[in-house]
Amino acid sequence: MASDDAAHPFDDPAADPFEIARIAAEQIAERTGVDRHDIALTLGSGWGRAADLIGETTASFPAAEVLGFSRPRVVGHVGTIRSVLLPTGKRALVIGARTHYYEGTGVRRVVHSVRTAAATGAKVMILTNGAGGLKREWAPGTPVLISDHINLTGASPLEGATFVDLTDLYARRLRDIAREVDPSLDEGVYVQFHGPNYETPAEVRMAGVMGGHIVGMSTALEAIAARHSGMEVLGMSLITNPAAGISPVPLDHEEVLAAGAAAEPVISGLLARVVERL
Ligand code: 8IG
Repeated sequence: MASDDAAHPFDDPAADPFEIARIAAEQIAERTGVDRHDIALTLGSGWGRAADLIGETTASFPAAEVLGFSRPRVVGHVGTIRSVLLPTGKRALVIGARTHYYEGTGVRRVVHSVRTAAATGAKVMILTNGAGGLKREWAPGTPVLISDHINLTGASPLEGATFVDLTDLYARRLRDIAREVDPSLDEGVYVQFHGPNYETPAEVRMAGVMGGHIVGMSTALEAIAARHSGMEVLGMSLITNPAAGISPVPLDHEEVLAAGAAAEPVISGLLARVVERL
């Protein structure tokens, strides 16, 4: 059993992260009674209710009970792993626990859930998050597809001479499926900042000049690890706020929270209908 207090498997730099993920996947198979999962989802802020809509939860347990996972540090982030039986008969692994790079515990821990998902057999990784938007037409509560990313963390989950191609990282095939469900879905380039502070307006302008449309603190590192592990990636952001400096009026936090809450059933339904088609 992993815990925050005991020695963590990633504290040993000589430990093999893929071996830790393999053991974690075995533990998940035991806990869920499901040998192989087909699809994995990481549910970020705003996306939590999707797990209830995509199918029947057949097992649910704290992620911290699986090797290498940590308790969530952020209030409002759920730390549960669920196995969900989809109407199609496929099995989805729903990971409600995300370790952020800004927590400072290293990139191996950030991507452990993705590597574990791959080790359970998942071929599709759905990464969701809450994020800031650069396009003025994106009202708080707008879901958008991630078409590509710019990784500004300075880190990579890959170690050594691991030269992985990231063309079509956020698979066009999966974005097309999402747009079959909702043709109005817009897409944009996600810029992962280190965080935990939000950007300055100048940094948001920089992100725009670079070709970015969405700013956040997750997802890019996870997507790289997912591709390296051979999974197809679908990325979706819930735009909960205009990025700093985009809106002339300062954000009302209550309004942002309300927009996010109002969007939750909509985006959860959207995700459920996308997952059905995979
Ligand atoms: I919710 O404006 C959410 N997460 N980096 N910037 C960054 N992360 C975010 C933002 C934002 N909003």
